[in-house]
Amino acid sequence: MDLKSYLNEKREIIEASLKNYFPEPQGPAADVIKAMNYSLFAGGKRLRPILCMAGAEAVGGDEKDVIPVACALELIHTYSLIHDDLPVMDNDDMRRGKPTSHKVFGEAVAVLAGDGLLTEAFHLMTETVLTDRLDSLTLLNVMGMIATAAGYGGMVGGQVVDIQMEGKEVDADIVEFIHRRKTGALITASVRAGAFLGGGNEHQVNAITSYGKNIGLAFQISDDILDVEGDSRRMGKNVGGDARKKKITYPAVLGLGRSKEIQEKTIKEAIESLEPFDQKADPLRHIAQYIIERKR
Ligand code: GRG
Repeated sequence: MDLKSYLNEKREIIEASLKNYFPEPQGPAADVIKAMNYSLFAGGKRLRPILCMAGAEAVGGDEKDVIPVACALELIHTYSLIHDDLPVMDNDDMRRGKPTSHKVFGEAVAVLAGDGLLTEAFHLMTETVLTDRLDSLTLLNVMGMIATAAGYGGMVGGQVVDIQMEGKEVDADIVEFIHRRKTGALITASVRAGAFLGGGNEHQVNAITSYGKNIGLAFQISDDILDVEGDSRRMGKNVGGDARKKKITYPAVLGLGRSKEIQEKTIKEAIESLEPFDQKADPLRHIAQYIIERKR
C-alpha cells in the first residue's frame, strides 16, 4: 500500500471535520478561540486521529463512527503541546514551524487555550453519533479510557516526572516510565479507542493495545533521536534542546546506538502483535515502519 496517500487521505478527513467543528473566533471570548485555532491548524501530522481511524479499520469497523473521537484526540494532543511549550515547562519558542502559543497570545491566553482544547475534546466526544454498531456504554468506556491516558496515570504523570527528573541521574526504568506515559499513553489510547469503537472483540483490542504500547514508546524514542540528529527546518522546531536542558531521553541515558536498537525491537514487536489481523491492518503495519523512518 502507498502510506503517503493513505496518510494524506485520512489527514484531509480530519482537517475537514476539525474545521467543521471549530467556530470562527467571535464575541468577547474570541481571543481564546483564536489561540485554540492557531495551534490546532498549525500543520500537525494528525497521527493520533489517523491511528484511531486505522485501529477501527483493522477490526472491520466503520471509519465514520470514530471521527469525533479521532478529532478529540488531536485536541488533547494540541493542548499538551501548548502547555509543554510554556515558559514554566519547556519554554520553547517554535512549534509546528510557527511561534508557540504563548509567544503570540501571551501566557494567560495560551494556558486557557490549552484548557479550552482539553475540555472541548470531551464535549466533542459526546457528539459521537450512536448507531446499532456503536452503543453509549462503549462510547462511555472509551471516553474513560482516554481520560485515564491523558491524566495523572498517563500523559500528565509522565510529564511531571519528566520535569522533576530534569538534570538528574536516572536509570533506564525511569526514562521508560516517562516515555510510556508522556507520549505513549495517548498514542496507545488512540489506536485502542479505534479498535473499541470499531467493534473489535477482546482479543483484537488486546492485540491492538500491545501494538499501541510498542509504537508509543518507539515514537518518543524517535523524537529523542531526531532531537540529536534531526533537521530543525523539517521538524518545524529547534533541535538540540534536550541536551541543553539536560532532559531525560533515551540517547542521554542509554546512548544513540542502544536507543536505536530498542526502537527497532519495539517496532518489530508492534508489527508482530498484528499477526492475528488480515490486510485491513496494513495501514497500522506501515505506520509502525514510518515511525522509525520519520524525519519530522
Ligand atoms: C503538558 C500535560 C502535558 C503534557 C505534555 C506531549 C507532551 C506531554 C509533551 C510534548 C513533548 C514532546 C515534544 C514530546 C515528543 C513526542 C511528541 C508528543 C511530539 C509531538 O507530537 P507529533 O510529532 O507532533 O505528533 P505534531 O505537531 O505532528 O502533531
